[in-house]
Amino acid sequence: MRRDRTGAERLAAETRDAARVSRRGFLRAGALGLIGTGLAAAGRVLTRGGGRGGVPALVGAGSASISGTAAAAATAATAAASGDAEPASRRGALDPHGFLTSFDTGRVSTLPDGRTLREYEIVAVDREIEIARGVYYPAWTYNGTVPGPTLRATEGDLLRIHFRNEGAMPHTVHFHGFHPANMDGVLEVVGRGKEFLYEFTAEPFGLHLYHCHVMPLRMHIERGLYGTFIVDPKTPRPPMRELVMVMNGYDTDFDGENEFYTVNGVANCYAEKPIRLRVNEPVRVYLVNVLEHDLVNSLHIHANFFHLYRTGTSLTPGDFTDTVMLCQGERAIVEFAYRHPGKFMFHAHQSEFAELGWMGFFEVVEGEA
Ligand SMILES: [Cu+2]
Repeated sequence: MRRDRTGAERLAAETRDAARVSRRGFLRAGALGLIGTGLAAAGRVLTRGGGRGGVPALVGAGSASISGTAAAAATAATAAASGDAEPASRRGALDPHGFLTSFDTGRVSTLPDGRTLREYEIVAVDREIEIARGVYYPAWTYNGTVPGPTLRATEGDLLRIHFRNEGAMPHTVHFHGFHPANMDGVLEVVGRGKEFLYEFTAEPFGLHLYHCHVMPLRMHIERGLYGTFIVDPKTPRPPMRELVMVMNGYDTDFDGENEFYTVNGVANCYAEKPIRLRVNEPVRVYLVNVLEHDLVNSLHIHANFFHLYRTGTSLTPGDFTDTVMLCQGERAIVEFAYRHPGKFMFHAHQSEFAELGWMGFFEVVEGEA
């Protein structure tokens, strides 16, 4: 979404665009549904990609590419620019379905004073990832995925995060939560091939995040260096089916606005393959917004309402609603259950985001999910 236009200018432009497309065209686009949104987004990459005088010079960066000849050419160009061939392991598909329920609870041991110690390994790696069908993006990642792994601990645990930077650019890991100044991941920049050990106590309980904090911050976050950090209360929340949803976007032609919007890294992934739930199954979603370039993001679920725990720092819900809006860096726990079987849509309630990939379905079934 453009920031440099006023609301009135934007409305005028949209009105002009709408006037060029017939009502039948709109209806047809709607009927095409999922495939339509994917193609429309891909089309935007192609048309916008050639529209500027060149991509900003970034180390190891090419613009995002479409599969087939264009993809091969773009990858070759990237490899040529960085002076080496792209290793096969540095290009690949994400697994947004597996990501939903993947929690890294670390390597656990007990300290002499009885506290739990959790140790995690995080490696910054540059990798081309498939962010929509056939669309590859030169990401900067934690452990090879966007978002990075979901780190999980219990309030009061001592955490040691072993960070190694194998990327081309300097990076850090900045955690939200309480910690000493020298563990903040801002001033202690970790160069290529270097390591850093972050050590702090997991507190307060709640839903937090981590991300790179090297300048220009916008670039380091937009490229994919972020993840979810869950601190469970000492008395656990009631057991439920738990899902992690990280809302992000991709500026595939590096012009300062997003071409794709996703939850968990891949546009339309839960529209193409819905998330299966059971009727009356209690569900807890850890929802994090890391979207760059746009001021807000949101989640709306259809035919249902959820209990909302902003930042997850209270065990008492603050709202009962069907839509939550989050600024960049904000997060919320939402809890709900579906009364009726069937397919129910969930999406950003910014229509543009939904049309550009941030839309999915819950498929609610009787009996076993
Ligand atoms: Cu960085």
